[in-house]
Amino acid sequence: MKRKLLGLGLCVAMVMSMFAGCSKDAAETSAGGDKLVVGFAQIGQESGWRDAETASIQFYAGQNLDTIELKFADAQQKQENQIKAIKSFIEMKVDVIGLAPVVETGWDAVFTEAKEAGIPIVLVDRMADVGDDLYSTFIGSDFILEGKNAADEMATLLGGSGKIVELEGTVGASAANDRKTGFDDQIAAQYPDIQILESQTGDFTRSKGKEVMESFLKTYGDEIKGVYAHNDDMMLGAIEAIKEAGFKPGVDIKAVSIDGVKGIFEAMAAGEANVTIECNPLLGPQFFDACAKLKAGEKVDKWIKSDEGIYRQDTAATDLPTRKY
Ligand code: GYE
Repeated sequence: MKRKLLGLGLCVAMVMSMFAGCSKDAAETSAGGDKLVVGFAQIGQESGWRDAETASIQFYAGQNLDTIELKFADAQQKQENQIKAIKSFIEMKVDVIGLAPVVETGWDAVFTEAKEAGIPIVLVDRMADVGDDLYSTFIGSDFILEGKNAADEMATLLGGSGKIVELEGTVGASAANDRKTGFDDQIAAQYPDIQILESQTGDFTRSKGKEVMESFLKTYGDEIKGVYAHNDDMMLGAIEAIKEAGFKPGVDIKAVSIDGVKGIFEAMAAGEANVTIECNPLLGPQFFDACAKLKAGEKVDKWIKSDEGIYRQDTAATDLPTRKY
């Protein structure tokens, strides 16, 4: 049932996009100006982080209706839906296409179509494994560095030794691939007494994070001294599993994750999580700024990097009211 509704949601989103597309010329003439028409192919709604990013993009467009026309498609975590959305944006002759690629590979053909149509592609928050000539810029974080920072934090919490488990993001996503590489490489290089017992995907969702943590706890029980999750939502699920198994999250099992959503600050303030490595989802302003420059034929940096911090349990209660997502 839920599936069907979600499917319907996508169709509605796509149909709305088409209508918006048909009205492009009318919008231009009636506004008497040259609106920036942008198509954005979002991944889905898998995490609080994703919702915050979507809100940032939609809010910015909503605040600038006189200059921006946004066509938004939600792909429900499926690459094929993102490809369909991009193709429809090309047909609508949008000025710029924004994409948060659910996985890294498999984009060459459709990006080439956009290039041939003269439409620049802006990659938002996740990378795609394509040649430099197929996209204009990547706006997002250094995931390798996030993973490396997470490893250092885990090592400090464990005093340099202990057994841990890892909850990976969506299989094939750049955010998952690189957060794993950054973390695992740093552990292997710097902390020989920390052992990763097992690493499995929790698909960036709270429910999967919980499910996978339950199975880790069944297999390894009190051997587990720490959990590293590629995002906070999976950690929030893991915390539930840890409590249900009779352990104290943040104490018996140290918890380090990535994103910086409000929920993890609440968990840290309650002593149930230890560290979050921030990853900024509020990319709307930077995204539209890059789109406007590209439309005007101006150059933009190939990588527009986000400015981010590391947040720990001791300041979580005071940090919480300042958090924007
Ligand atoms: O960390 C995670 C989300 O691509 C950086 O995707 C993003 C990641 C984010 O679902 O929560």
